Parts: sequence; structure tokens; C-alpha cells
Amino acid sequence: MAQSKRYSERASAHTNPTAIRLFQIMERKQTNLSVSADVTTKAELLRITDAVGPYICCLKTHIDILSDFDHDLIDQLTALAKKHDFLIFEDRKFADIGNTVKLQYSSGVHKIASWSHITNAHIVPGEGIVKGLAEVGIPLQRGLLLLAEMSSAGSLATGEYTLEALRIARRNKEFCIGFIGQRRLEGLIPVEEKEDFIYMSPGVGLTSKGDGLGQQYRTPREVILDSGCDVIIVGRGIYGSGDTVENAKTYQKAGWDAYLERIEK
Ligand code: 6AU
Repeated sequence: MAQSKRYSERASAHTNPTAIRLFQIMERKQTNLSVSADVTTKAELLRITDAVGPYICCLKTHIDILSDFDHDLIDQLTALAKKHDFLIFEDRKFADIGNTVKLQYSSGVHKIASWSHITNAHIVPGEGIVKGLAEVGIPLQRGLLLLAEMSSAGSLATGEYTLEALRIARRNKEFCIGFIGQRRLEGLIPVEEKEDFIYMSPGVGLTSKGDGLGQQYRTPREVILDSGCDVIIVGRGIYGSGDTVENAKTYQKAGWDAYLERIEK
């Protein structure tokens, strides 16, 4: 099972260039932390990114919440990704038919595919969404995560829907590198062949249990050790209060310690 292997071992066995880079960065920097910088100005986003850069494997963005987006921001984020050695994940949550998402991914103001190593999609429209995104993403060597489960209370992504995300990913392995979810899914249906999906899990907090708007938090240990996920996604737990750098270090350590405990089990 992938969850008992080291990230470096998984890097050597993988075939998707983005998945390989992510595993290599995780091992090199000893971090399975992705920071979600959900702020609305370019200056704040760049400030947080430069501050947390040394402690993360991946920066998660919501590019459409910025009120002063411009292409210089993309140049600066790309430079910070090189400086601090992390990947960029635009949390776009595509949810339309294949032809539409293809245009949303490649074009418009944001041109997401041109700079974001990883993006994600709901499977509500069916497999065509993956096919459409793949037409743009595969030539650029990008990776896609499918939303198999959500962290929010009352999420409808459960049961058969969640299993269908796994089946769709299995049929589209060249581009689907994994899932946004709350736990590893492989145990739920038989493993058909050698495969290794990356599980990135949001809803992570060490102090808070929720946000009053449906978000639900678990600790890094619950996510990495108990649920077998690979990457913790932390937003307000890092930039919401206190010292951003100290918070990032705390989550990096908590996530990495849980991973070490998992592989040594
Ligand atoms: O740590 P928070 O609660 O401040 O932020 C969590 C981040 C937000 C959400 O849009 C995102 O994670 N998210 C996602 C993702 C990553 O796709 C899925 C989900 O189920 N829950 C969730 O919070 O940017």
C-alpha cells in the first residue's frame, strides 16, 4: 500500500511529472504541508507566500478572490515557487461540461493551466470533465485532483459518489494524480493494478473545530496517520491569527511527525 511507503519511494515509481516533483519536494524539504492563502489582495498573498515558502510543498490559491489580480502576480508567485521550491495548486474546483472547463482552464483572465501545476475538479458532470481538462493539462504535464469528499458539514460527496471518483481517476491515471478527500479510498474497492494516488486533505486545524459556516477541522495526526492522507491543507490555522511563520513551522512539524509515525508503523 502506498501509505506505508516513503514519499521518495513513491516519486521513483510514479509516471506523472507533477506527482513526481511533488513527492521529491516533500522528501527534500521534509514537509507535507500545503498552505491555502485565501486572501483578497496581491500584496497579502505575496507576503504570506514568501513567509511560508520554506515550510511548504505546495501553495494553494483561489486566484478568483483577488481584487487586484494581474499577470505580474503570476510572475511573482512563479518566482517564489522557484526560490522556495514548492508547487502551485489553483483550487478552481471546475464543475462544468468538458468543453467549457477546457476553456476555463486554458483561457479567460487567469489562464490557470499556464502557471498552476495542479488543479481540481468536481465529478458532478461525469467523466467528460476530466477528458476536457486533460486535453489542456496533459501536454503541459499538469496534474488533476478529483474532489472525492469534502470537509464541510452535510457534504453530498459520500458513498457511491466518492467511489465513482476513484473509478474515474483509475481510468484517467495519466492526468488524475489523486484526490481532495478525508481518507484514503483504496481499501473500499479492490485494487485493480499498481497505482498511487495522492490524497490532499483540507479541514485541518490544531485549535479550532469549525468556522460557523460548515467547515470542520481535524488535526494533522488524524489526517496523515489515522486517515492515510498525504498532504495537509491549512488556511486560517496558519494566516488567521498569531505568527504566520511560527504557525507554518508548527503545522509542518505536526504533519511530518505523523508521516514518520505512519511509515515506521
Ligand atoms: O483551512 P481553511 O478552512 O481556512 O481553508 C481550507 C481551504 C479553503 C477551501 O476552499 C479548501 O481548503 N477546501 C477544499 C479544497 C482544497 O478543495 C475542499 C474541501 O472539502 N474543503 C475545503 O476547505 O481554501
